[in-house]
Amino acid sequence: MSLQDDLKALRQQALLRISAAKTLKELNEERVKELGKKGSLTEVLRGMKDLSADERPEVGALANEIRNALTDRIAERQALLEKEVLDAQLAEEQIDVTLPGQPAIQGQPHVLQQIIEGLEDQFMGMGYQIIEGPEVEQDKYNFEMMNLPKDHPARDMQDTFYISDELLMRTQTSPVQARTLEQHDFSKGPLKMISPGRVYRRDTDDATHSHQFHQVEGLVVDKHITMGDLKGTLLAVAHQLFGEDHDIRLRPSYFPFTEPSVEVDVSWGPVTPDTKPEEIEWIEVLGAGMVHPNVLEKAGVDSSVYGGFAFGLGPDRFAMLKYGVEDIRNFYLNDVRFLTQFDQKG
Ligand code: FA5
Repeated sequence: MSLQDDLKALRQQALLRISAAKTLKELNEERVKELGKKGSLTEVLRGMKDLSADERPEVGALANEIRNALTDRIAERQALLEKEVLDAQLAEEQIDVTLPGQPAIQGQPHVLQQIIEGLEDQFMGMGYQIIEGPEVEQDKYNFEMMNLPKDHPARDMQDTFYISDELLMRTQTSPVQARTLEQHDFSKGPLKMISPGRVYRRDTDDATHSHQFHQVEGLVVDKHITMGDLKGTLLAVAHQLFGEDHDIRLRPSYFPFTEPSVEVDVSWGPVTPDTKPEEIEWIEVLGAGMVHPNVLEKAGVDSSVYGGFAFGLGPDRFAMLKYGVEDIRNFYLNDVRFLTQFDQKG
């Protein structure tokens, strides 16, 4: 058999084997076997040295043609096998876009935050500023400037977490009163502010007490502020939170930073002109009073010219009353089953 016949036979068999390769790996092995340095084509071409000079170009051209034919067939087969691999992968990873998705859980403000934001909206509508203060507070602002010098017995009313002799976790939002009074420029107008925030007390946790809870402080200082202004403001708060048909009642009380001081009750149910006084159930919700002259003086405000009222309410207790929650600790457990009941949209 001539070298040409060997080459033609090689072409035929190699083309068959290439077409029979079932995987890319098999195809690559075939490529090495046919066209590699030690491949069969190279092997056959070694015989060229025995050919005459006339025969060589012809055989050379045939060898080139075979190399090209095999290369083309390998490329074709490779494209086909790659497509098969891709198709299989696509079939396997197919996504059914018609399957119902997992609904995204939409969050909402915490119920206490909802109450606080409701109050903020209401007070902003009445021209108040919202001012925040630090939770780690100086004894000076939390107590001394609020007319509670060291060793004052009323300090026991608010059992305190001390950090050092002079630093503590604020027991009330009232220190923001002192901080704001100190800064306020009365030549520019009256002071009307509320201050919401977290406060801390060494109270033992129970159904109505938490060692960490919230307060919203209110303070108005101007000339000619009366107890009637305080009562009207608190009545508006009670109406906003509990409904227009609820009433409030002021009872004498004691706070070192107000004189006179009152405790404020809200009626549990609606009060109409026909409701008999003995039928009304009153619930205590906040402390308030007329700002003590000492508080004004300690902050550098002339108490012979200016006066005002202040109040401090507990949104936690408001929320308990509003929604009939029996245990304050529920607000702090972060159980979504409890919290989602207060969905604003619902
Ligand atoms: C005060 O803290 C005064 N600073 C309030 C005040 C401000 C009076 C301005 C006058 C003028 P009292 O300790 O009563 O007062 O607390 C105010 C409110 O915080 C209470 O009515 C109650 O709603 C809430 N509160 C008090 N202790 C707790 C507690 N441990 N857990 C939850 N809420 C509490």
